[in-house]
Amino acid sequence: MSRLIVASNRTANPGEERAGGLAVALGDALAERGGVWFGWSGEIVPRETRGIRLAVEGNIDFALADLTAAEHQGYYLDFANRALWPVFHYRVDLAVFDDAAFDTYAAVNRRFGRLLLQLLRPADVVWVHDYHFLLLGDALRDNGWRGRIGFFLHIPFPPAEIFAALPHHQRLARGMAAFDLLGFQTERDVGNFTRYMVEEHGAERLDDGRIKVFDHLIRAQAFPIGIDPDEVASMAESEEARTASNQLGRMIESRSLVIGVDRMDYSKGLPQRLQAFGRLLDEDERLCGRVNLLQIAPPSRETVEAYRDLREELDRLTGRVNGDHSDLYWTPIRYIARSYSREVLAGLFRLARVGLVTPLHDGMNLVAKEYIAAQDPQDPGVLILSEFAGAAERMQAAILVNPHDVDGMADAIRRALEMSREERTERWTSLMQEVRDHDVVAWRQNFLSALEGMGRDET
Ligand code: ADQ
Repeated sequence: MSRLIVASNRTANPGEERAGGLAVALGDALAERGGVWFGWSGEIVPRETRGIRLAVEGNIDFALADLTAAEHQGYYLDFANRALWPVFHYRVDLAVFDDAAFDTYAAVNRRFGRLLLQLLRPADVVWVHDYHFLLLGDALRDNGWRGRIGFFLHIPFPPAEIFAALPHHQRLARGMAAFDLLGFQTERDVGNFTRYMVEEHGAERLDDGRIKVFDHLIRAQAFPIGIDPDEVASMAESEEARTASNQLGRMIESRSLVIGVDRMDYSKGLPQRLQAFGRLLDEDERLCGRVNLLQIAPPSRETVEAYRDLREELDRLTGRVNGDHSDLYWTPIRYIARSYSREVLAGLFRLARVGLVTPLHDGMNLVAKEYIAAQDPQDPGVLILSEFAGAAERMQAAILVNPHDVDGMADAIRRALEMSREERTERWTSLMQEVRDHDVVAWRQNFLSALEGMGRDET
């Protein structure tokens, strides 16, 4: 079996606990077959960079490179976070375009490409992750790498018209065509990418599903990412989970718990979610004192203005709903801006009668899958899921909502709270089957076997 080389902006640094599904999935793949995990060390150095630092953990060789302060600003904060992230999440209005930032992004991709090349042996399989490294394949090819390169995009690929709003879209598209296999979360993303390549660059679709563009033959395919459902189910029954859920359970007494867990990000639809919960209480007096919303959302990327605005908006909305509806013994929204261990989250998911996962756009959304996997099969809760989360493409047994429709979401919460155990069980059984069918092992195995089954077929 050929050696696997994974490149991602952040790695699970050696010695650190791997938080989140992705780090665990990639770590497992590398541990299984041996290989290299290449990426940013997380360190920012004032000027000169030190090249690559190597560390070994079991079967995995970590190869880590620092960023200079200027690179961190231009590549990571300005271009990846302020241009690519909003545009890929359909928010051209929030994007900031800056040529200098793009130049730094391209330069970091080139520099990282050269560093990575030093580590490669001819039979290696290279798997690049996410929007930070759209030009990394191109950088490897420019330096003479002829082996296979796969790429997986964790966030959505927007419709052609939106992607084309990026002033550097042509350069990015050319870069993406340097990968042999491009993996996306959903069929919708594959369709968006293919249509963009056809309309903007005259790509030709071949009978075998490949695309001919910029003189390359590439394949674009959906590989929905998943979780390890058994691990989440056992975490939900762990001591830590039980302690958290018992303590919270005592506080909320017999009230129903509605839960949201997200990174604080404008793509997650948090204001609309709080408004929907407020609307529910405004309209239905009977529910006052009988239901609690727990929203856990630790801040991310706070240095970017849009995130500061979001934080203020959430504080204001929580204050409004709590001010209008609280009484001496009950506060409707508990909003917590910090993160918790995966065990505690699993315990809270299991306690919650309703899981609210309502992003405006999301590549997949693993919280939706974790919520399902954490449920008690005898008495499961109800998942309310945005139709614009990648997860919705296959999790059709959830209550699907339009996250912009505040009234519709308020109705969905009411319906979920009133749903019979029979209907809850029926929906959960179907959703759990889907979570099992597309778990994280299937994701990486399907991707890697598709990549390894491809020849290097440049025309
Ligand atoms: P994210 O946008 O980070 O991931 P998501 O898929 O929900 O979104 O994954 C977040 C992970 O972090 C989950 O495992 C979750 O449990 C955990 N998490 C979230 N909030 C937390 C909190 N408050 N405390 C502790 N842990 C928390 C990107 C894309 C997604 C895609 C994933 C994987 O944006 O669409 O599903 O990558 O490809």
